[in-house]
Amino acid sequence: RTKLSRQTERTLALIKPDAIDKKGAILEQVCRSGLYITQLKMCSLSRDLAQSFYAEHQHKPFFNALVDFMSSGPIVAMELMGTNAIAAWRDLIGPTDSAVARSQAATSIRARFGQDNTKNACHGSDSPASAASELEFFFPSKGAGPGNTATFTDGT
Ligand code: RTP
Ligand code: MG
Repeated sequence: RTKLSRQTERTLALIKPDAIDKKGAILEQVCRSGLYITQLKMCSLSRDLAQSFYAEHQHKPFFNALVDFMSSGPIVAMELMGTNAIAAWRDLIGPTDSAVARSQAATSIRARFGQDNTKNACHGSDSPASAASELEFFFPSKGAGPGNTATFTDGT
């Protein structure tokens, strides 16, 4: 990559309910990738919260199944930080459909831990704008306690 396309970014990553028992292996793969885990929490989404998180898909035929799935059990939410973190994390998780991931990206997280097109182990923000709003959704910047002050030598 040219210097111009290198960008330190933050992205929102989720370990979805189907993969919660695989979180150790997934976190190991995150750490090996060189991305930094700068915030992390385990939580659960109500149906209402799952609906608002995935509101962009509200008119898709799979929306109800997606909301049921995402509110079916605990998840792990992470802020990941690193060079081109948004694309790097999506590369690491692989194609949406776990079966496609197994045929096209055998070492990806969805290939290793996903089940199908819906139960696919992980989520990753798809743009700087969605990363910003999804990080605010899981890690609101206003609130009690220490804020996220993780910084790197380049000031990001
Ligand atoms: P994500 O948002 O979770 O990172 O996944 P993605 O960008 O790869 O895929 P997207 O199109 O945004 O879809 C969001 C999630 O909806 C479920 N899904 N089910 N045809 C189906 O049954 C179907 N298509 C999508 C998946 O859980 C997908 O990750
Ligand atoms: Mg998406």
